[in-house]
Amino acid sequence: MKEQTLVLIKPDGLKKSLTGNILTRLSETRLEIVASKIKRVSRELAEKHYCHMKNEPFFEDLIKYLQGELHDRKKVMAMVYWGEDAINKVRAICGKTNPEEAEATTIRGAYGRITTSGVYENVMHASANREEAEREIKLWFSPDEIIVDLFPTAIIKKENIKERVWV
Ligand code: 3AN
Repeated sequence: MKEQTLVLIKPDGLKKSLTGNILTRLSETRLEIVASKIKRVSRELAEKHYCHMKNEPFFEDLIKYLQGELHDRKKVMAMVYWGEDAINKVRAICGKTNPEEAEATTIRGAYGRITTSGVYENVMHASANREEAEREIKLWFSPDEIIVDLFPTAIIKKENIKERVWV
């Protein structure tokens, strides 16, 4: 059955110019990219993304890391991959959370590191399961930014909304 997963190329991945390498590795999955953008990460977005880690001693470092404070790259590349068994296929190429435990042939094993201050710099994020994927995709993307219908949507009318448009 087709499913979807969120992929983030984290600030260390961008700083190390790994975008092409990561996308090439992920193309081995033959999955389809159905959404993609470069995004500045607010503290609120980072905290929501890692809400399940908020009691961890390294939470503050994790937030700074995702926001790009540790790499002078205040952005991440966010994508939605879609297709058969997408979550497991992407996680398999991504590798284990701890880059020292990740197989050398995985993305995290090849490019990740643990800093001397203990931050896991593991260059990318991939959703762990379907519930996490749904929560994360809805957090990072609006329905119109994704080219397939993944989840139910509604049309709401907003009044007095200011919007920046091209002139
Ligand atoms: P994953 O990203 O593989 O799904 P999670 O959700 O357990 O793993 O962890 C979220 C992020 O928290 C990881 N990507 C990593 O950056 C960081 N992290 C997890 N465990 C540790 C740890 N023991 N020490 C430092 N950072 C960690």
